[in-house]
Amino acid sequence: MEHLKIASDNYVAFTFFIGTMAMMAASVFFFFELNNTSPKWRTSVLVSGLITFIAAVHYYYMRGYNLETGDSPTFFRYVDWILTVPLMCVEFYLITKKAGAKIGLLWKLIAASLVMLVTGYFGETIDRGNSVLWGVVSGGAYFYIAYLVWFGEVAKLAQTAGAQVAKATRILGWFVLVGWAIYPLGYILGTPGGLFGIQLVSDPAAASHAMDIVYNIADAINKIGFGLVIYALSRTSED
Ligand SMILES: *C/C=C(C)/C=C/C=C(C)/C=C/C1=C(C)CCCC1(C)C
Repeated sequence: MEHLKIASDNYVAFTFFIGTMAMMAASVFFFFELNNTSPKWRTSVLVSGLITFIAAVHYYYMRGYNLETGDSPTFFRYVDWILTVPLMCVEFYLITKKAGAKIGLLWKLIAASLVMLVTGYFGETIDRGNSVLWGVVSGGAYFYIAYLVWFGEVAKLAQTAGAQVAKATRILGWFVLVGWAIYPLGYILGTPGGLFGIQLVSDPAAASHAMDIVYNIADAINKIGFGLVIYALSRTSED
């Protein structure tokens, strides 16, 4: 049996390891805090915990996969996203529901996130030759979500849902606009010719390492940060 250990200069394996710990710790925090969360916000905080818990299980697997093979765990990365990004859409729906959000809004957000992720997966795996095209389609769906949160239905409902919900929605909007924009950067770094034919990292192994590090950092910021915004909302809301 070979003993696999993380070399001190293996930053990819290290960020998978730290990512696993961070997601586990965040999940424990959200779940344990449920007991002293008001019933009105309990489902939202529960969903925050589900997001980091699903990620923790995937990170545990991806960490082992990457350590044993040295490869990028692309398939399970996308399985993770396909489960957790729609749950982030559920968060937007839950916090605007009292202001009258309809189930149709939730489906719009989920549909856009599925288009964004499925097209991204095609570009990264089965049709890399057209990675730019898939990236552009995926980016379109991404901008639609950002539009809904900043100017569309989510923004409008949040304005009538009280000052605290409006504020939280604005912060979550920044996560979508800035935090989520880190992902296309990882895609461009890791996919051959990803930036309209321009190769940022020419060595394929180095390119996929850069991509994994960028994705791992983005996941920690977005999944845990998103959950903490919801948690803060559950503590400050006056109504
Ligand atoms: C917890 C996981 C999250 C929040 C994942 C978000 C992923 C994205 C916003 C991915 C977006 C992409 C594009 C906008 C274009 C290139 C392909 C993707 C899928 C990396």
